[in-house]
Amino acid sequence: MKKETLIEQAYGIAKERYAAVGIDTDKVIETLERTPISLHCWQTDDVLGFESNAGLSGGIQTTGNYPGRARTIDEVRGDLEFVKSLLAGTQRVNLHEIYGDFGGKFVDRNQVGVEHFQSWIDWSKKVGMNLDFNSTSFGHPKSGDLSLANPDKAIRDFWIEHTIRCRRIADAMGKAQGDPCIMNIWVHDGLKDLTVERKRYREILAASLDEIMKENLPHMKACFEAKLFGIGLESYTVGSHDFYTAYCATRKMIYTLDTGHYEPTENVSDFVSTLLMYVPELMLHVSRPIRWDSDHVTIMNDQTLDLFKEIVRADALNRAHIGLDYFDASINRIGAYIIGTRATQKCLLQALLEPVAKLREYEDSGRGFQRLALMEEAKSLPFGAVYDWFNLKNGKPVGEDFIACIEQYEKDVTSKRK
Ligand code: RNT
Ligand code: ZN
Repeated sequence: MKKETLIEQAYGIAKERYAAVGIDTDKVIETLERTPISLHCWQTDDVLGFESNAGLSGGIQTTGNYPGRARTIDEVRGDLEFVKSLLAGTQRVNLHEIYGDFGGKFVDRNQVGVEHFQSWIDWSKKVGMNLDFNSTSFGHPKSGDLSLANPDKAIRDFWIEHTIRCRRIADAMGKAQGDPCIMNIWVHDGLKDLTVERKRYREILAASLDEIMKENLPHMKACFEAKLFGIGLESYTVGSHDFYTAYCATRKMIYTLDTGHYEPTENVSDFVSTLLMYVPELMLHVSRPIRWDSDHVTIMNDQTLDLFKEIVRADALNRAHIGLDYFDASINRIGAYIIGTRATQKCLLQALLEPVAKLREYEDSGRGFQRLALMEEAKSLPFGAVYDWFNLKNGKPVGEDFIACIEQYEKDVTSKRK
């Protein structure tokens, strides 16, 4: 039998199985199709960008030297267009400030403006992917250990100016695309060893952020990313989870949950329900930590599944922005995008296919055995048949078929980058 026919038939059967537990799979597929996933541009080139050759700093690291890294704006764009061509659903592109179109000139972080992102705005329109944005605190001579939390006013003001300018760029992007641009603010600020002035740096960071957020910019939304530690900054992180939880709760700002930023035995999904009570929206950086914040390629694992289940069970998908955040330089970088995006889609799909109404009913009536039994059974309902249909119906590769597409692109494009 033809593969297409098999997939269509399997979907028909899956649809009935899910209908029996009260789930309309066609509706779920519609939700999956319109929920955007923001592709982090930095997987194309190992987080280097186009500002200078300063390299990566700020406690994050890529490992590996697989050939084919994107070296120019055109290569980054070409790679992202190819990635999009293999994916069903809606994608956005998440840019860092260091990916500006600087025209071969050095543009310092406190001089960056909308003009350096005009060609990105034009491109994003052309390819149909809205933009998100990030200020960049790392990889600069003034990065040091402390940027926005630096007691040295000159350095702090430099980073405040940078971040204010980034907010204006994000606002211009949001205005051009008629949809808010989500700007993530993550600063690496922290110290390697035992720190005495912990409270003082946190006060400085809060004051800097307040200053940055003064301007009313209606087309962008800022979000704040907390973290546990960075390499070389192991003892103290200014923007810790408790810091940003309190900051976002008191300022009604968006909180960024990066799945790599927790203790290895913690599960990021545990934080979702509380945050949803006190902050307006969440930004998700979907990643995969291995023993540390290693930024391995996202896969379909319990952590990612739990994260999306928590959001869907809380009926908060419309309050969550989904983005990827990992950087693996040891394997085909384009393949890494497809694996991570597909894994994220599969986790979201399974969360949407969960018979939540029935589970709620069991829980409300104290039927614990029934709740656990249905949760377990739901895990092995044929979600794969739904995912295959989602791809086939959108004219995208089904199952492992994308491997050959990526091998072809490698042969034609990325392997020629020396
Ligand atoms: C670092 C944060 C941050 C970065 C990107 C490049 O720990 O996760 O989101 O990965 O800004
Ligand atoms: Zn992140």
